[in-house]
Amino acid sequence: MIGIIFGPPGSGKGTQAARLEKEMRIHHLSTGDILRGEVAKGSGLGQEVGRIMAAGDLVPDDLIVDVVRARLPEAEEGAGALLDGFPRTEAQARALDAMLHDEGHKVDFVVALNVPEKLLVDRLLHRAQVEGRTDDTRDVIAERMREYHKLTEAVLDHYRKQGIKISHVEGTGSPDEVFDRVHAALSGISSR
Ligand code: B4P
Repeated sequence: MIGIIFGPPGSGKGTQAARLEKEMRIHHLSTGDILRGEVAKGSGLGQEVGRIMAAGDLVPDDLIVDVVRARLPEAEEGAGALLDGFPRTEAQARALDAMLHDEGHKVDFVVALNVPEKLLVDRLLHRAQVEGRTDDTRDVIAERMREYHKLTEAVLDHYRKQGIKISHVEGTGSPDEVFDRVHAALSGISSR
């Protein structure tokens, strides 16, 4: 099973994916977490992407595709993988299709979280106070939202054109309330 949790910055992708990982025993693969880990280690990749992430821009497709290609086989073992933060561009979506096709797999479901932009900004500014992430400042959040609208939203069309069911889930309310909706949406998919 290969799933994608999709949504704008601050929509709760990482929050919900961590819960789904426990519930479905599916492996949570977060490209944001991987990249932050590389930055923290000061690896070559981390040095290359640190400034890009801090500015709120997307890292180049070829770099992130290589990261996912290296981790996907391990993540797919067991019940499967839940991708969080990837794909974020059409080129990444096409690269993922090719990777999965080579293994006889495909994307099974997409859950898209919908949250009004004002609430997204409030959540990220709150996270800045709690976690101090360098990309959670007002200016950088605005840039991340621009990148999302310019490059990432189109990923949904990519899957829609392939006939893959996209479950739109209201991402407002508490994490528990959102999780109940995500869970209900996925039960619908597995019983189809
Ligand atoms: P990500 O780590 O994916 O950052 P994000 O979009 O903010 O999502 P995240 O999962 O962290 O936040 P969530 O919505 O769960 O990416 C960071 C950067 O890495 C990108 O800007 C880019 O530079 C780079 N990158 C990553 N993947 C890439 C790719 N494929 N291609 C190119 N570049 C890539 O949660 C946000 C906050 O809201 C949290 O504090 C959470 O506690 C809170 N929250 C969640 N649900 C809530 C709820 N229901 N109510 C209240 N608060 C809630």
